[in-house]
Amino acid sequence: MLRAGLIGLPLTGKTTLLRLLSRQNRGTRSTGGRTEPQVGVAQVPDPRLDVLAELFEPQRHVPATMEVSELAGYGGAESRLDVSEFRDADALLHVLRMFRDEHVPHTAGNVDPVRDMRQMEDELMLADLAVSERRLERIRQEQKKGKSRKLSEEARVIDQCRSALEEGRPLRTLTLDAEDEKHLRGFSFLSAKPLLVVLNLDESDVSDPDDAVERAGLNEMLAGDAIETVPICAKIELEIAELPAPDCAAFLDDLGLTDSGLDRVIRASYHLLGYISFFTVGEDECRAWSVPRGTSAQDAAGEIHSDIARGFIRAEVVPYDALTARGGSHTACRKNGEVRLEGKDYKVDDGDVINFRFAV
Ligand SMILES: Nc1nc2c(ncn2[C@@H]2O[C@H](COP(=O)(O)OP(=O)(O)OP(=O)(O)O)[C@@H](O)[C@H]2O)c(=O)[nH]1
Ligand SMILES: [Mg+2]
Repeated sequence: MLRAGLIGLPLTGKTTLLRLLSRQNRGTRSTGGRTEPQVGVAQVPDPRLDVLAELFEPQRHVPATMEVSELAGYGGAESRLDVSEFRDADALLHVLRMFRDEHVPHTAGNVDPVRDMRQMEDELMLADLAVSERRLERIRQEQKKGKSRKLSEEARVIDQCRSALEEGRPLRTLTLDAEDEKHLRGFSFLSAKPLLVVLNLDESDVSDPDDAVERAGLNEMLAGDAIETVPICAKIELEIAELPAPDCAAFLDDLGLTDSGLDRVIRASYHLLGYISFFTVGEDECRAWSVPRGTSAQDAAGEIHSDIARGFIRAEVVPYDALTARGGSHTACRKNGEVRLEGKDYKVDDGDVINFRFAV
């Protein structure tokens, strides 16, 4: 499951976005107040799962999910981000305020997305700088006891990170080879994580979201590989999302929006992280699962249950298109040679419908 951490200055719309994303699941945990973390689970919209559910008529169908948490205790300029809270996050979602509303005070007095974007980037880099300096110091201590090639390699890579940070370059902009990247695993550098910038638009801009980046002068800051941008108006979208489904579609249509903010945020996250979905089907349950592109069949099995990964024998794979073209009949697919038997190293493809054979 994809895990994302919500960051942003106070009163930018983080909780509003969290509520929008986790709306179908009323299970948002909140203890209220700014010092408690809030966790929401968003269902990943995938029309393919609905088609499979129609074919198999299972007792339940379960979409893939994405977990979003708003971090505790971040009160803007005076406090620092707590790195440990982010350790598990696959990506960060930065909610950047574009809406103007005199009833919602801005900590800096006025709305200025470029300034706020820079401030949040600085926060991430400062936190990383502290981590890298601590690690370099520890390496120096260890090297006093005895030098090793591994340690000096690590020191070299971390020093490279530190220089980038000192120059104000987030670590996600660094290109490291695979060997060097290994040294950085385990540090969970914040500025190295893929970043989705959610521009929380003013109500007056909701019908014209695409120019928002340009208008805000954010083009340059939001360029690059590990960064994506989604403009939405969280407040309006939440209001609309709380309407009955037919009204909801009509309202989105009125605003000239082809899909909901939920869809756009999730799609951008998937794209940013290179996630794909595979499916399991049956009479009791049809379910979508999300994994990073390139995941092996055995690791995909582990997403379902560690026992299935451990006792993995093989994966019976049929592409979604083939299975639906034959009305959901595995027998027909098998007759036509469309069901493949794959081993544990097979790289799962988007849309694979998989039956895992395993022994416990
Ligand atoms: N006008 C307008 N108000 C918004 C929008 N999004 C959020 N707000 C309002 O801004 C206020 C703060 O929203 P939250 O979602 O609680 O913001 P937050 O970032 O979680 O705030 P803290 O957790 O307290 O830092 C609320 O009154 C929201 O209704 C928007 O798009 N337009
Ligand atoms: Mg909040």
